[in-house]
Parts: sequence; C-alpha cells; structure tokens
Amino acid sequence: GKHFKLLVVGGGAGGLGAASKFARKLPRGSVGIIEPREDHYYQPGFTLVGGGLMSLEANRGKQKDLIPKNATWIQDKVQKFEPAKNSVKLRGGDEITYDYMVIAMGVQLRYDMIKGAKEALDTPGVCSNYSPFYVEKHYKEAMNFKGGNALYTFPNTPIKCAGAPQKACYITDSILRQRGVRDQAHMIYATSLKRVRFLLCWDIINHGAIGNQKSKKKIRKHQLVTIDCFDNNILKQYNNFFFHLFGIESYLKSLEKVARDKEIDVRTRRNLIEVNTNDRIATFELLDEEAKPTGKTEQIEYSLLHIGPPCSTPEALRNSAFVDKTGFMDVDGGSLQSKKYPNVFGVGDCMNTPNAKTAAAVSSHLKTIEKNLTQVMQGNRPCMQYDGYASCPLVVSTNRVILAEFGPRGAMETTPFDQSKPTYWAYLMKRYFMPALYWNGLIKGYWNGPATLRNCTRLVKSK
Ligand code: FAD
Ligand code: UQ1
Repeated sequence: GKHFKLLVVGGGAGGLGAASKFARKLPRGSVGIIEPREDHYYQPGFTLVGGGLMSLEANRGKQKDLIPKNATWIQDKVQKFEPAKNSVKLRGGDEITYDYMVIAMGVQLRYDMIKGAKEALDTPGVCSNYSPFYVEKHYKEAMNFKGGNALYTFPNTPIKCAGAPQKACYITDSILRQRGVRDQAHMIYATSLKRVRFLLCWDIINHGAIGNQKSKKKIRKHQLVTIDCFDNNILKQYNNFFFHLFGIESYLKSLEKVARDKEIDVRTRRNLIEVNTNDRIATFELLDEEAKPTGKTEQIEYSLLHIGPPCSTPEALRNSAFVDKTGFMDVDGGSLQSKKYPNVFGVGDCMNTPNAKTAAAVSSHLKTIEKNLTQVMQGNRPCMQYDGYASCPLVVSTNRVILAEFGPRGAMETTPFDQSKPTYWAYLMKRYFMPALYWNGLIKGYWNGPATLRNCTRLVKSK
C-alpha cells in the first residue's frame, strides 16, 4: 500500500481546504486525499438552486480540477479505519498508511431513516434541497404548485445548515406570492425542535448556548422572549443550536416575524417518520419535552413535501474508534485534535463540536488545524483554539437575507450593520460573494474566516 505524511479523508469543503493548505507547506507527494466522487458541489448554493435563483451547474465543479496540484487524489472510499496501525482500508481493497490524518467526511443524508422517503423523492410533490438529485425538483414543484398543503420538515438529528429547511419554505412563500397562488396554499413548517417559555432560558444563557451581553440585560428586566429548545441535558451538551427557529435571540425574533408575516403555520415537536405517496400523506411522531417520541402521531396531507433529511456521519467513521456515543468524531472542541489519537484532527460537519454545521464554520476549523497540526508535526502541543464561529445566511425571500453569524456566546457579526434584519445587500453577498469566496478562497486554503475583519469592525465601532 501507499504511505503519506498527511492523509486527508474527504474532498468536500473541509478536506480540500486542509489538503490545499498542507500541500503548499509540505514537499510534493506528502499529501494524499481520499474522495470517491467525481463531482464537487457548492452546497450552500443549493438553497438558491431550489429557489430558481441559480443553476445547479453553476454550483458544480470537477473534483479532478479541484484537488491541489501538489496532492495525490485517491478516488476511492474509506471502508475501515485502523488507527492503531495508522492505516485505512479502502473499498477497492487497498490499504493506505499515514503519519498524520485529517478526517473531513462530512455527514451523510439519511432519507433511509424515514419510512418510504427514498422512494417518495421520485414521486410527484416530494423534493429536497439537500440532495443534488432533488434540489431542482423543489423549484419545479414551487412553480407548478396549484393548491393545498406545502409542507417543510426538520429532522430529529443534527443536520448541516440547520437553517436550510426554513429558507426553502420562505423562498417558496415568495414564489407563490409572485405567482399569485399564495391564497391557495397552506404553508406548514414542521420541526422536531420545541418552543419553551422564557424562564428556562436563564440556565441556557448561563451555559453560554444563546444570548449575548445585551440579551442578559434584557432578561434581568424580565422581558419575555419565546425561545424553543430541548431540555437542559441536551443544552448542556451544546449539541443543538437551533431552538425552534434559531438559537440566538436576535435572529430568532427576526425569524419569528418573518414566519408570522408570511403566515407560515409553524408546528413544533413533530418528527417526520413516514411518507405515503399513494395518499400523499406525511406521518409525524409527536415528541415530548426531551425530544423522545410520545407514541402519538399526526398525519398531514401534502401537495408539496420538502424533506429536511436526518443526518449521521458516514458508516466507516460511525463504526470506528474515533467517534463518541452520538457517532460523531470525538475531538477536543478547542484544538480539534482527536481525543484518542493525537496524530489525527477533524474538520467540518463530522465532528462532535457544538457549532452549527456550516461551510463558514469550516473556515475557522481550517485556521485552527493549520496551526495545530503544524505544531504537532513539529513535536509541539496544539496551541490554537477554535472560536466556535459559524454562519448561516438565512434567505427569507427571493431577494432578502438575514446574515446570521454566531458562536457559543451569541452573535459574532462581521459588519457594522445590524445583521438580524433581512436586507438586499446580504442577499447579494449570499448570491455573488460567498460562492466566489468558497471556490477561490476556502477550498484553496486561503480563506481563514472573518475573525480578522470582525476585529477591525469592532475597533471602528468602539471609537
Ligand atoms: P462535505 O463538504 O459534505 O464533504 C464531505 C466529503 O467526504 C464528501 O465529498 C464525501 O464524498 C466524502 N466522504 C464521505 N464518506 C467518505 C468515505 N468513506 N471515504 C472518503 N470520502 C468520503 N454552509 C454555509 O456556510 N452556509 C450556507 O448557507 C449553507 N447552506 C447549505 C444548504 C444546504 C442545502 C446544504 C446541504 C448545506 C449547506 N451548508 C451551508 C453546509 C455546508 O455545505 C457544509 O457545512 C460543508 O460542506 C461541510 O464541509 P465538510 O467538508 O465537513 O463536508
Ligand atoms: C463564510 O466564510 C462561508 O464560507 C466560505 C460561507 O459559506 C458559503 C458563508 O455563508 C459565510 C457567511 C461566511 C462568512 C464570511 C463573511 C465574509 C461574513
């Protein structure tokens, strides 16, 4: 088998970024990157594809053109990790050994966890922006929609870009209004997350999961805010950032207004478990306070059904020694180093860090591991801490975006403007600037996230 000084597993946002950075630093031939797929997609563009605002081709690249010149592409899939031997087994039978490894396998879409969903995606009315195969169908369905329920779901597992299911819903509302058929539609956003009254939230804020200094003051004044979240056990693990609509107060308030203005029927604690395409009925299990099934179900008829898929890590990772009991890669949340194997680091969606799973977070992960892995290669300890940054541009219509940027202690906005309000300039950023930043910056290993810019803004604002 082959040997590499650095083996990168996965050629998505995180894998390409990491390979690019280290292929520049290390001698030619030192970096190997394992990625089975020919096509690479800019997934944040899928929201716009599903809304007819961008073509799918514009978001597709060829993996062979994107793998850094100085790195070796192994077009295969990891079947089994054998970390005790610093080795991986590939599906094709090869074995590859490494000195250091970066795992950037992302998450797998698990439509299979919903009974009938996989087959349903090929029937009329059912679509999903998450999959390159069914994202264009969402726009077609919105354009052909004649009346009835338009149903958008959010799963009972971690999910990448947790805002994406509601973005799809909001854009479709805009499209139906533009087409003059919004009156014929009943729009439903059914989420597994739950709404809690405010009192509970003092704890949440003490745990640092939501809020900032400003919101703490508001709480002392006993101002009522509705926030959706699970029980404290889940919050303590910091595993779920999206309470009902959003885990940050300013964005939550703004989104509650969006949903209200658009007359979207927001139903909480509902988890999609079955799709019956003959009768066009979606079955939900009702969840209790702790997000456990109550045994009760609800059936909702649909004309349009957009599925927010459950997600898990890919099988090879899930079955390896790298993961915790949730099946996500167990890393130190600061250094992003594997807790068990110090020569292995994680990047992106496959880790058990509490941040929202986004490409924006990957930019900060890359900055962190560039420093820390270099340190470890030189025989030192990791010295940099991931700041918890993530961002999720919330597209709320065909030309407005809330540019949500946040971390474990609340909003982390880059610009001097109030980013909790939907604006056209944020839409232009999402549509034109972010794709360019991704293709030319992030996956080439040049974009380290907006922390530096944010610090400049803060200096200017504090004057
Ligand atoms: P990925 O980019 O998914 O890459 C993982 C790679 O690992 C894949 O190429 C896969 O083929 C490979 N892989 C899997 N299994 C194996 C194996 N066994 N062996 C080898 N390779 C393997 N982010 C934002 O910042 N802003 C947004 O607005 C936004 N919107 C989104 C909207 C949608 C609909 C979706 C789906 C995602 C969105 N995201 C957004 C999230 C963003 O795309 C991800 O967070 C980002 O791609 C994560 O990078 P990653 O490298 O961890 O995973
Ligand atoms: C970002 O860095 C990023 O990754 C390239 C995204 O993914 C597409 C984003 O959506 C956002 C918002 C950022 C953050 C960057 C800036 C300049 C705010």
